[in-house]
Formats: sequence, C-alpha cells, structure tokens
Amino acid sequence: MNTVYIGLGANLNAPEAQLRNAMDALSASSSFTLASVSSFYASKPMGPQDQPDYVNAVAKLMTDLPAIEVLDLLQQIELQHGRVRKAERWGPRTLDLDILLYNDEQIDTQRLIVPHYGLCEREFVVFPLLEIAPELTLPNGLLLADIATSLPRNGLTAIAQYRMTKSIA
Ligand code: ROI
Repeated sequence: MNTVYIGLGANLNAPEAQLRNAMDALSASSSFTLASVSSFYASKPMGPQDQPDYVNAVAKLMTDLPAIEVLDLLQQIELQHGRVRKAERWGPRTLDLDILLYNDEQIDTQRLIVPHYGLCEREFVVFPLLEIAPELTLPNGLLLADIATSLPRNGLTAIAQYRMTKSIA
C-alpha cells in the first residue's frame, strides 16, 4: 500500500463545490482509500492577481496504484469536472489536482515530478498539509513544521470542512 498526498485547488465555477465534488469522486473510487482531508482554505492567487481567490485543500490517500496511474486518475477527475487546459500559464482553473508526495519517493520523469516543485513555497499547500500531517518529514529530510515557521500565511484562512463518509478506522 502506498501513501499519496494530493493538493486540490480551484478558483472558478463555485470553487468550494468543485473541491467537494473532487473529494466525492476520490472517495467513490475503488482505487483509493481516503485517509484524511484538511480544512478547505481560501487563498490569494499566486501568479497573476487579476483572478479570483482560490479554495485549496490537501488530502491523504492510500492506494495500490503506481504514481503514474494515480496521475492518470487525477487527470480523469479534472476533466470530468470541466477542467480546460488553458494556454495561459498560472491562469484561473476550475479544478487542479496535484500529486504532492508519493511515499518517500523522488520521481523525475517527463510527466511527473514528485515532490511537487512548488510544495515548500506555497502557503496554500504547506499549511493544509501541516494540518493533517504535523510530523511529516519531506524526502529531502526537511521537517514540514520547520518550513511552515518561515512561510507567511498570506491571508490563508480555513473556510469549510469536508466530511468523510467512509473511514479506514
Ligand atoms: N494560487 C493559489 N492560491 N492556489 C492555487 O491552487 C493556485 N494554483 C495555481 C496558480 C495559478 C500557480 N496559483 C494558485 O496553479
């Protein structure tokens, strides 16, 4: 069994509902067991500022799938939820699902880089991750909690909870 942390983000078309639908799809998938999910957070856009605020969250999944097949399933869910891959770099999006961590592995292929390259700099990833994994050590040996102490929250605010229906307990 493998442990995967994923980041969820949306800032178009009722972003909180986008995240709820994505979480429902992940819980319904026989390929994943949902272990935990952070609060949903409102966050200021990173990149161009002329776009709406985001809703972000992080979830911990258990799976027997290799990382590349996790990526396939996440991209399927993005597409089912109306994600249009836009030309504009760092533009607004209806739903973004990223693999943040896959076990303790470092993966560097054309399609997939893990840990996610922005993990340590993005407050909307670090703080939600810290909420569900306060003791986490990254593959580079750094403690997530240490990264969080020197990272500004930039207005990041918990706005809602996702209620898990199935529990692995
Ligand atoms: N900014 C925030 N706050 N949250 C995101 O999920 C997010 N995703 C992105 C870019 C455009 C970099 N900015 C973001 O892809």
